[in-house]
Amino acid sequence: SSSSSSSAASRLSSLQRHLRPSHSRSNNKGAGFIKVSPEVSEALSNGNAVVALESTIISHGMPYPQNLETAKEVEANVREKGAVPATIAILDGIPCVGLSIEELARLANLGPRAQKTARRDIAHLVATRGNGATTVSATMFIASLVGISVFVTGGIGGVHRHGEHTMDISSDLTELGRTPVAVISAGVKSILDIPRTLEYLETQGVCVAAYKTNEFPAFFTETSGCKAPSRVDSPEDCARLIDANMKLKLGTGILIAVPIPREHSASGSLIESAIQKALKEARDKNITGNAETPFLLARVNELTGGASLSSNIALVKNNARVGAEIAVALTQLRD
Ligand code: PSU
Ligand code: MN
Repeated sequence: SSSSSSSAASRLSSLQRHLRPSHSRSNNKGAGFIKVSPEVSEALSNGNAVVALESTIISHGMPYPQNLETAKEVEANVREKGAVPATIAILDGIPCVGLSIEELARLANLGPRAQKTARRDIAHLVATRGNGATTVSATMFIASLVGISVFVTGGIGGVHRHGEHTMDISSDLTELGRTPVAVISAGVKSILDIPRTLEYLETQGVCVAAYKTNEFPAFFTETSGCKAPSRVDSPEDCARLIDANMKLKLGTGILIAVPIPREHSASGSLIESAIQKALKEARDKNITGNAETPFLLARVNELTGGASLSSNIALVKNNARVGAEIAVALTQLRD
């Protein structure tokens, strides 16, 4: 296997050797601090394609049972394209990379009772042995620890509307500025301030590339009115970009924005009026901080009568296929 895959493997085994929390030493001898599923561990050791998946989308992003159904289908989409899915979550205080069907079901059933876990929350979840569903920032961090360089999600967090006053800027953006993982998403939802999100990503030094388009997509719709800073046209283009970022040791992440497939794009005006209503409700109810995004996602879904949910599911599955193709192209580049 190539040098990059063996470095992922050695990173993994040194982590498992050195990072054992004190509670696992006393009552759970031998358990690594991070639990990597056998399948993911083997793929990483052999330099095979692995795609990380987040879990807040399961717990807080979609209602039960569509969340479980979607989580399983997304994993199947990754496999169809020849990569191994690695859904990441914190279960009983253990960061887990690659979940069993039972673990996926547990998380989906917990729903919002699992703690939404961004980077700032990871240490507390581990210390208190809690159950956490990882957001983009926490998932990137854990993926990078074990040497996974491609991560698929639906949409990332960003600068909230009025963020210039509230300073509510998702830690997803700062994580992209400090962790070398490529995130495949459908862009940024218009519940957020898209132009300021792109400004902030520029400040953080994040390479943002739109897939087969010049426009930065807006999750439910193919266009946002914002031009993407760069463009990629194939999985191989993306693999070369990830490889260059790695060789340069830039240390920053990459955001690859894949527009929702046209046949699934929701009516922009339908979604926009639901978003306006949901934003007003959030302000009236004084919903702020990390509760704001889950509230808006759920309200937009209710207000559009499920239209936004089916678009959401379709685009995540599309991202999973593209992300897996990118992960496979990356292993071919390194062979
Ligand atoms: N946007 C979506 N669906 C999601 C999220 C965002 O369309 O599920 C989740 C992701 O886990 C993302 C998080 O990382 O919300 C961002 O939360 P916040 O805005 O609180 O940083
Ligand atoms: Mn926030």
